[in-house]
Amino acid sequence: MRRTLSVAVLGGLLAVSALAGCSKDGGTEGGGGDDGKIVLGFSQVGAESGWRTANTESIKASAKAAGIELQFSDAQGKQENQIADIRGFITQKVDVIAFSPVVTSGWDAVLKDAKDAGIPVILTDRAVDSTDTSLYESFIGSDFKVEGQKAGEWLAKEYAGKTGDVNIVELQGTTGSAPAIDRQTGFADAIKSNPNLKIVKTQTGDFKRADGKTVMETFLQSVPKIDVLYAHNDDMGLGAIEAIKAAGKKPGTDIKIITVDAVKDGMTALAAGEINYIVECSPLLGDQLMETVKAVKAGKPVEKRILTKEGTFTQEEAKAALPTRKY
Ligand code: GYE
Repeated sequence: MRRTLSVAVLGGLLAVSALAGCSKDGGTEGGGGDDGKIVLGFSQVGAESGWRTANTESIKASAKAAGIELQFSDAQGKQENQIADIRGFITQKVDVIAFSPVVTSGWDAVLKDAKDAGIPVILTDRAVDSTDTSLYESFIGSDFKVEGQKAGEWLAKEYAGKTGDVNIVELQGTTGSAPAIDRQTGFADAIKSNPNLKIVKTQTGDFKRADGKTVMETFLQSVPKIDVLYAHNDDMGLGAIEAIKAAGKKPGTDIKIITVDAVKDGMTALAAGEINYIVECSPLLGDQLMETVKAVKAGKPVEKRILTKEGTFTQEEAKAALPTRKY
């Protein structure tokens, strides 16, 4: 699907009409919305995690329900693909562009192109570091720093009043992404008042289960005593659990595990006692995005920052929440 979009950028009109035939979800008209429908171009990060899958489903379902024609593109985790997607949407003259920026930096030029073309841009899920905030209308998503803080606060409480070093290993998300940067900072802030809590290793697992497993294997080989694993998402934590079991240790008991997201697989492991605490990050951004798209298209003012509401889960709370969990 996204290959077609890159071709559209290179190949001009011919490829644009090919794109109109194959990369949309709903609607029959091409870019420009001749039938009065709003056309939304959306560039997704990729399909790296359970969270991302749920987020993609939410966006597609909400677009359909809102009667918005969605041009959806999967950037396969690459910023260059997202930039090509956005340029394709500009060529195609969609009504609104939305995207979840894989990393924070390097967006100014393409955002400026969208602005010059008069196409409003909405950021979803992840932030950009552009200082010129007029380059986008709104940023809808979680506060990742608060998420990291919640993870650290739980740990600080767990070890309050106890003596002896606590060795923490950290599996970071995609290098340079907003959630990896902020979840690291928030966590470090929350544990710094207790000098016993030491982050002894920190490395990226790119938000992927397979990488979480291989990086945890190297942690287990190089750190004689690991007390705690803090993983920036459930998937990396779940990969790490496999490595911990293979090393003959009991996840959740021998090594305490904290993750972020609260997708079903993570919540299941939490309820089973293999994870100790999960900080929620909701992927269900579709409805808020479509509302914002409609408002922007109608020229109505929108909030520059739209925050997602979310909580935290202990093992008992996971057991109670699982039966009605949507993702
Ligand atoms: O936590 C992770 C995904 O940007 C909030 O990206 C999102 C993160 C989410 O891959 O699982």
